[in-house]
This record gives sequence, structure tokens and C-alpha cells, in this order.
Amino acid sequence: MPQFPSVEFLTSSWQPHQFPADQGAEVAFAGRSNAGKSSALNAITGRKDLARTSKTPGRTQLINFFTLNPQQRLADLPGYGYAKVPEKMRDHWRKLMENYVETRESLAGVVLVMDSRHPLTDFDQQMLEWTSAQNLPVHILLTKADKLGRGESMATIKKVLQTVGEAATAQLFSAVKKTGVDEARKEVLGMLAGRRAATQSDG
Ligand SMILES: Nc1nc2c(ncn2[C@@H]2O[C@H](COP(=O)(O)OP(=O)(O)OP(=O)(O)O)[C@@H](O)[C@H]2O)c(=O)[nH]1
Ligand SMILES: [Mg+2]
Repeated sequence: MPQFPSVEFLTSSWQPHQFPADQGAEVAFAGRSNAGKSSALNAITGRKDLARTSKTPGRTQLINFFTLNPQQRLADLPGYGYAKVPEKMRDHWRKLMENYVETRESLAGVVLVMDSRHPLTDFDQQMLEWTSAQNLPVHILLTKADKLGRGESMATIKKVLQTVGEAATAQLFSAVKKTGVDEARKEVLGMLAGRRAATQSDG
């Protein structure tokens, strides 16, 4: 498995004015709360504990920024769609995410993490609307694939690819079994370098 460049925690932000300088390239990990964003980030970077993972949904409430080098960053976006989050906080989340996707000049692409058992939630569709309005590349990780049988996995990726069409690429992924880690690394590094690494995959 090829190594991922070493990554370090940079900062956590709750407000746009706290974001790190908007230069170089940044790839953001987005997805529903509890989908497995932080676990995917850890598996891809090869750092077990880089992004905190939790069994309690909604734990990551800030944008956590990580740096590969002064010109390349990763961002772990706060999980959305957690029902128990108060409305005021959800509004804050919505504005923060929309503002981030619309105004972040260095945003080079989004890794949209979906639980493969519940793909394409309303929140995923919302994120896809924001990213396509900005013409941003999106790579979908259908994670927790270890929870699905082969037939179910194949049916899921087929359905997702059909639904998103040109708007995104997609692959199966498991942070537990380390399935699809190489492919995801290539995509992330490709986005950071300003190009798509691979063509659409059927898994
Ligand atoms: N079986 C399985 N479980 C996983 C996988 N990835 C994550 N999980 C579990 O799913 C739960 C949520 O994972 P996180 O990585 O914390 O999810 P998140 O999207 O970062 O969640 P928030 O930060 O709360 O939005 C944890 O209990 C993980 O152990 C996977 O590939 N397979
Ligand atoms: Mg998280």
C-alpha cells in the first residue's frame, strides 16, 4: 500500500475568520454525522488517531484542519444531520458549510463519506448541490462496506453512480477492513494536485 504523506493537526475552527490562510489546495471530508468521516481520514492518512472517531454521533462539531505541507491541507467537516442537535446549531452548521464550500478558494475537492447502508441522504444531496454549483470535484466513499455482502455492495455502488452521474466518482470503502484505501488515497492526492486521479470506478 503506498504511503500517504505525513499529516499533522493544524487547527480547529468554528467560524470562517478562524480558518487557516486560504492558499494552496485543501480537500474536505464531508458527510452525515456518524457516516465514518474521521475513520476514513485516519485510514487514508495512515494515522490511527489523527481525527477523533466516536460512537456518539455528532462528536466532531468543528472544522478540523490538517496540514501535509504549507500548500496542502485536509479538512474534517462537522457531521451533519444529527437529529438531537438543537435547531440553532443546525442553522449554524448549514451556514458554515455553505459559506465554506462557496467561498473557500483553496477548496480543491470534497470527499463525501456515506454509510453504504444509507447512501444519498437529503444532506448528501444538499452537499452535492453546493459542490456542483462551485464545479468542485467530489469523490464518494461508500464506507462501512464491511457491513454489506458482495451483492448488496455492488447494487449500492451501481445505484449511487447512476444517481450522481457526472457530479461525482464513487467507490466502496471500509476503514475497518481497509478496503479501497489505495484508491481513496489516489483520489485525495489527485484532488490536492488539482486533477482527478482516476476515472469512475465500479468498485
Ligand atoms: N464497521 C465499520 N464501522 C465503521 C467504519 N468506519 C467508521 N465506523 C464506525 O462508525 C462510527 C462513526 O465513525 P466516525 O469516523 O467517528 O464518524 P464521523 O462521520 O466522523 O462522525 P461525526 O464526527 O460524529 O460526524 C464509529 O463507531 C466507527 O468505529 C467502517 O468502515 N466499518
Ligand atoms: Mg468525525
